[in-house]
Amino acid sequence: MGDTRRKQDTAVAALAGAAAAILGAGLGELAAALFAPASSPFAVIGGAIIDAAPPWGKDLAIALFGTNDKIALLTGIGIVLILLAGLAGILQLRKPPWGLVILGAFGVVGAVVALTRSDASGIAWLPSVIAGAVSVVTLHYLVRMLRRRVASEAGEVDADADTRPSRRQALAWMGGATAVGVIAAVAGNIARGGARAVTTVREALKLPAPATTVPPIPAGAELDIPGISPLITPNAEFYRIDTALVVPQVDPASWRLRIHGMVEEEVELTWDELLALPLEESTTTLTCVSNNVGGDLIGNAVWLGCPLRELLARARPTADADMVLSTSVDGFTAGTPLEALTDDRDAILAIGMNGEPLPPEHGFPVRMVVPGLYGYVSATKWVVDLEVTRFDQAEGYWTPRGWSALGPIKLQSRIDVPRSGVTLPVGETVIAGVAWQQHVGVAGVEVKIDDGPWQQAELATAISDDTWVQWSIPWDATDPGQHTIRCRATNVDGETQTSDQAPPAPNGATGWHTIIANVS
Ligand SMILES: Nc1nc2c(c(=O)[nH]1)N[C@H]1C(S)=C(S)[C@@H](COP(=O)(O)O)O[C@H]1N2
Ligand SMILES: [Mo]
Repeated sequence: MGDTRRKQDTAVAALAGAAAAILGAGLGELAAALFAPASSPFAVIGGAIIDAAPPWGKDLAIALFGTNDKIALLTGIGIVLILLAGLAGILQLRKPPWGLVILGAFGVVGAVVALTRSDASGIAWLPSVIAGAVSVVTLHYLVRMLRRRVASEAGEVDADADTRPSRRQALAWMGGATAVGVIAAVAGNIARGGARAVTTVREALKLPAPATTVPPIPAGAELDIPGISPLITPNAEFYRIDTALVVPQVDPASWRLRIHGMVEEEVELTWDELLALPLEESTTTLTCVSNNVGGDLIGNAVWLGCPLRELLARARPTADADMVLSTSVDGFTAGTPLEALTDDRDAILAIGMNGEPLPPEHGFPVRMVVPGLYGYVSATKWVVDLEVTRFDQAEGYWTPRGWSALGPIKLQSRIDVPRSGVTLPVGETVIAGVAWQQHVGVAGVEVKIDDGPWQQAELATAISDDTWVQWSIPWDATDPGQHTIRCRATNVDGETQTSDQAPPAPNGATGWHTIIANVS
């Protein structure tokens, strides 16, 4: 009897810990939304975990959760927090004040981490301190309520019967605390997402007309095959990869780009100055180095922006410089060969994507786009700083984390239709997909079915060497059963995709995309 009661008390104390943490965390999120949007306790802890993750961590997260990796991380942090808070509740009942010490320590750790984040404001500590303080006070009162009840049931305290809270009453308080915490967190996120000033500014923006427009898409570039990747990827379907748990909010009115370092003349550019420059449209396919063979971390868009070549020419890099370290407002950096930004390719400071201002998650208001290089060494979103430097003096975010300093895009091809694993009826069908090696160009794609010969696919017209190209080949699927289909591309230099399978780290996956199709 006493033993069951003890167990029940332990369980209720654990719930008290969880309820206290949820109330604290919820109010912390709300405080962040109102006073320090970049410093949500969850986001700063998550950001620190991302930055500290080992080289394989990013790949594993993407492999397990795809572009939902951020939601997975936040959910994981939430679960760990609730479990630890449950323990704190039990400790507070059995060994006070250790439960309070643990929850308080969470608040302090959150505050310290928040202050070390590169986009921290002066009051970055506030949300975590609020979260910690609220959860400490809440746990103190909840456990005191419980302990009074525990003691009075044991007859140790001759308390007035009216002031003895029942377990039901204690649980009601915990439920209330949890509900308020959840509501505060939801309200905070709505406040941050919906009524964001920057979202409003973006929606009201009208992009200037380009001085140079892209020619219309060449006839025959877009194949009419259901299931093939559209030649231009709609913004809403464009893959998103970055280390930002909360999309940075950058107001164009206060945006500045500083070009400095090994230059004859420092340059500072405002949003209005950027818009007044002659802007050019260009179509460039972006690819992530983490893309697995056959993966979907690739997209093609019409970008609008100013050639970086011209901005750098104003700054006049010194002869010994060989790298530009671009920095995002949230501290992410990329190291790009100076040459890729000064040669004749369409390396731009982009403000528009497919006819709209950049979507917030794709770098609003300004990002870099550089044909031929993986995103991690070139495509800095929310960019605010360009430091002209040297590869032997500086390194981008991913380099010390196990990725190559240089990231030229490797030759690849992908089968879009049929989808791997589908069952097709016997008869004529089509195999089709895309191939790319930006800034080099694709000359051909071949397809191999089972042990048959490599057959030349028909290559659609490419928009340019900087974009992916569609391909297709008819297939008369006469033999019922399982079939293995592979593809490989050859680039304009005559090099054919290697069959050697390499993982994404350190500089891009290789191997032939292989799918299985069932015919019956
Ligand atoms: N600020 C910032 N910019 C960034 C990154 C990042 O983590 N932070 N990731 C880069 C990587 S790895 C890629 S592949 C591209 C992806 O751009 P997208 O999300 O617009 O597709 O952005 C690049 N720019
Ligand atoms: Mo990437």
